[in-house]
Formats: sequence, C-alpha cells, structure tokens
Amino acid sequence: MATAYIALGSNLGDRKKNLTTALFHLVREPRIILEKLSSFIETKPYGVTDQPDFLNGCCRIWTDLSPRQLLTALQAIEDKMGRVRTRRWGERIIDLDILLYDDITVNDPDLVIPHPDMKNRAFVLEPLKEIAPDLTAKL
Ligand code: A4P
Ligand code: MG
Repeated sequence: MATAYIALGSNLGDRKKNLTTALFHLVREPRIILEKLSSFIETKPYGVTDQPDFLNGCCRIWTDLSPRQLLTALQAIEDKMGRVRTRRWGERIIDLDILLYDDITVNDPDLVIPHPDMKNRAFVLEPLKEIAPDLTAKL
C-alpha cells in the first residue's frame, strides 16, 4: 500500500458540508483507506483574490491505486459533487489535489507530484503540519 496526502478545499456553498461529503466519498472508495484527517481551517484566497474565503484541510490515505488511478478517483468525486470548472484557481465547491504519493515524482502534463508550489502555500502547509509534522520539516 502507498501512503498519499490529499489537500481538500472549498469556497462555495456550505464549505464544511462540501469537505465532509468529499471525505464520505473517499471513505467509500474500495481501494482507499482514510488514515488521518486534519482540522479544517479558514484561509484567504491565494492567487486569484477576488473570490470567497476557503475552507481547507488535508488527509493521509493508504491506497493501492496508482497515482494516475488516484487522480481519476479524485476527479470522479469532484464531478459527482457537481464541480463546475470555470477559471483556473477560481471558486469551486470542491478541490481535491494529490500533494504527495510515497516519495514518487511525477511530471506529466496533467499530473505533477509533489504538488507544485505546495511549499509556498500556508493553506496546504498548516493542515499538513498538523497531521505530519516530521514530513513538513523535511520539505
Ligand atoms: N493536476 C496536476 N497535478 C495534480 C495533482 N497533484 N493533483 C491537474 C490534482 N490535480 C493535478 O486542476 C487542474 C488540473 O491539474 C487537473 O485537470 C489535473 O489534471 P483543477 O482542480 O481542475 O483546477 P485548479 O484547481 O483551478 O488548478 P490547480 O492548478 O490545481 O490550482 P490549485 O493549485 O489547486 O490552486 N487559495 C486558498 N486559500 N485555498 C485553496 O484551496 N486553491 C487554489 C487552486 C487557488 N487558491 C487557493 C486555493
Ligand atoms: Mg485542483
């Protein structure tokens, strides 16, 4: 089984409900085990700033899905929840990003692991530090 870290974010509608609904779908995936979950934190929008504040969190999972299969599973959850893709970095009911997958590096056009720029984002680092303090110290 691989260990992966997933970032969760929402800034539309009932944000806490959106994060918990995404986790509910994640837990129901047969090949994913939800192992640890951070607190949810309120964050100011990064990048595109004229949009509502986010609720962010992250979780650690165990999975035997490949990185690409995991991406497909996460996108299926986003689609099931009715995410509409508008502008890049724009508002969304749910965003599920793969931060890390074991110590694997992927550099494909549609999949980059470790997630680029994660080191510069407090909304990623703070919840990650809560569940994996040793790991963030090494980033
Ligand atoms: N993609 C590449 N690598 C990955 C990965 N490791 N995990 C591709 C997930 N997806 C990955 O994503 C666009 C494409 O990224 C996907 O089709 C996938 O093939 P998207 O979710 O459709 O669009 P996006 O999220 O707008 O783009 P992107 O570049 O993923 O943006 P980020 O990095 O997710 O940033 N401010 C606060 N406070 N909190 C936030 O959560 N999020 C963003 C979006 C901006 N500002 C924010 C927050
Ligand atoms: Mg994304």
